[in-house]
Amino acid sequence: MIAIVLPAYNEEESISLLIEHIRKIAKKHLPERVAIIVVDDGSADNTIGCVQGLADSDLVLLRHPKNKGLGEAIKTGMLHAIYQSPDVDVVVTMDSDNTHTPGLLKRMIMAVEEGSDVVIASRYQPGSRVVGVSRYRQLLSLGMSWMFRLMVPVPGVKDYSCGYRAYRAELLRSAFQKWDDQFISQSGFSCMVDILLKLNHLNAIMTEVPMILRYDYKKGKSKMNVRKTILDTLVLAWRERFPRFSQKN
Ligand SMILES: Nc1nc2c(ncn2[C@@H]2O[C@H](COP(=O)(O)OP(=O)(O)O)[C@@H](O)[C@H]2O)c(=O)[nH]1
Ligand SMILES: [Mg+2]
Repeated sequence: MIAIVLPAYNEEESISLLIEHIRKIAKKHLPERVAIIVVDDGSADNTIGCVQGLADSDLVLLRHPKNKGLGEAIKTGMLHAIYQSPDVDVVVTMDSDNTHTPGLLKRMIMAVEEGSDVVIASRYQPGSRVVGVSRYRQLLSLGMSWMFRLMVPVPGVKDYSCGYRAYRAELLRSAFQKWDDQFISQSGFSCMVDILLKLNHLNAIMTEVPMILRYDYKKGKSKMNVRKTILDTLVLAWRERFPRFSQKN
């Protein structure tokens, strides 16, 4: 069984389209049972109403009464996926802003079946394309990618921050057993890097598939706080590279 976790914060303009698209792809290409787990993170708009309007047995809506951040939403969704249903084999996370195409799901799930523990939909593989992202954001992402590749390389990974990933569920179960709720210790967008670095310590096999990022489909602005994300991410990289200088006591 495949669980697809959608962290959502004020996504009323995109979430319905995305859920319908996932269902279409699931029906056509994924004969395994697919569960869509939306984690509403205290949205102030009608995200909840949109999800409730599509209610069916494949759809679960989890709610944080207050906004807690992307990391907390992903944690809530992953925990639900791996512990509520013991027959979940693969957990996918993706943005709810309709920029990550569900068309890639089949390939990512196949890659897990072929032996990868983590599969990243990447902006930096031959065949990747990025449409509609400002030069500034592209440069920032590329800079971040190179900083990690040079400072704390994770074998197989070029895209450290993309939120579209497939994880072997067993690996996530081991990670939560080892670190408990500190497996995802970052509440904001830097959680994506946090997760990768932790899973690298479990010797996870990570691979990438090329993604076509349709940022031009995004309605509204990015919710990423760029400065905070860069700072949090740099701290994570520093701690990973120089653990002896980063101990808390
Ligand atoms: N749960 C939760 N999700 C968030 C929050 N901020 C953004 N998101 C979600 O995280 C994903 C990434 O945000 P997005 O605006 O697409 O960032 P971008 O793709 O980097 O521009 C989307 O699915 C958002 O709905 C938040 O505070 N809490
Ligand atoms: Mg996005």
